[in-house]
Amino acid sequence: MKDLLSIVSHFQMQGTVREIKPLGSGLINDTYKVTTVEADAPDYVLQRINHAIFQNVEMLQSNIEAVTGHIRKKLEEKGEADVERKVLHFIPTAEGKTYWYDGENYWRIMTFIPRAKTYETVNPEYSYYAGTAFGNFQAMLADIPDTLGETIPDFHNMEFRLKQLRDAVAADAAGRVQEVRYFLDEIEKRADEMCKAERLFREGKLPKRVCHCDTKVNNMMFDEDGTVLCVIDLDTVMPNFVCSDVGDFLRSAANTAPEDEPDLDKIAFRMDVFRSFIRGYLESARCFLTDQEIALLSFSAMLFPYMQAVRFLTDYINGDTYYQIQYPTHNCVRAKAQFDFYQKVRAKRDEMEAYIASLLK
Ligand code: GN1
Ligand code: MG
Repeated sequence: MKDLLSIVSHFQMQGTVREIKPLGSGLINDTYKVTTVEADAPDYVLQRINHAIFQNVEMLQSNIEAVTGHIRKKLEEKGEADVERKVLHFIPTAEGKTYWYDGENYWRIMTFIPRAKTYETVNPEYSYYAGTAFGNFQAMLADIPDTLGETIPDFHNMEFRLKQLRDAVAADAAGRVQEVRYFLDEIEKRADEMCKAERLFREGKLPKRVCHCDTKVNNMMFDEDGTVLCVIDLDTVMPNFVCSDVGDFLRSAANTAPEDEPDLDKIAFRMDVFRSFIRGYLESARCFLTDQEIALLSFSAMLFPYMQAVRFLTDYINGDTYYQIQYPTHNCVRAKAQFDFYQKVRAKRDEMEAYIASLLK
């Protein structure tokens, strides 16, 4: 706490710190809530940026500043109420930067959004709001004047993720390949099919737009009435295929179980959540989506659990160097849970297609 206190002292915050406690369930950055003593001073969120993963912190923060600044401007132009709760607000240091380097780690602070809730799963009603919110988020960013950098190059590139898996298998750094051989074969059988978006992009048939790229359900802040205030965790906002945001949301929100569920019988794909999310998303995003992008929506619901299985398995084979884990086989359990979910989503392909077609009529 003493160290954290000295870190927050570099930012131009209001009020006196009462306590600093861990917050949230992210797998990458370390997050804390900073509570202040005074009733009229806001509380804050302090984060240690995972510098091993986000190697260019300058670019990272400049992306985030561009995005939050642009959204703030849009909300103000629309005369929206309660703007402070609808877009993240980063606190500058005395030098006017939105991060602080203590010689070892990078830190940043944003205002804590009061009375907002996060969830690990959602009901169809909230899922509809989430769909609308992501469509709006993408629509608001459609005319951002800044060119955003790729904070993690090839982040949602399926061909690249498969290459990383194959490289990990070839190196077998942790001696775990033998144990997951059968699983690797299952993954390879689907590999070509799952690289469809990259092929379409190369053929000039699929655009990239500014996307969020980490739309798991716990990255949304809901108001007390269930509507969405804003999306958080903006580290990965970058140009990508729009179907990314749809797929990654459904991966977490439409699964009856957590992403690391060891008991596969508990994993099921919630078509009701899928339907309401897609309905909300198309309401706000249809105006800018191309036919090709719409045609990829159901594919993206399959792609993201598959990609996540590949990423978790790669990390397991590498000896757990990327994701924080709670027990030694955690990444392997996660990978199997995601692959199982992928198969269950895949089984609903026709049903998903039929529903989307019914919305487009
Ligand atoms: C990571 O930071 P967090 O926990 O919201 C990861 C996502 C994965 C997710 C899996 C930068 O997100 O891409 O989908 O874990 N973020 C990064 O839970 O790799
Ligand atoms: Mg998060």
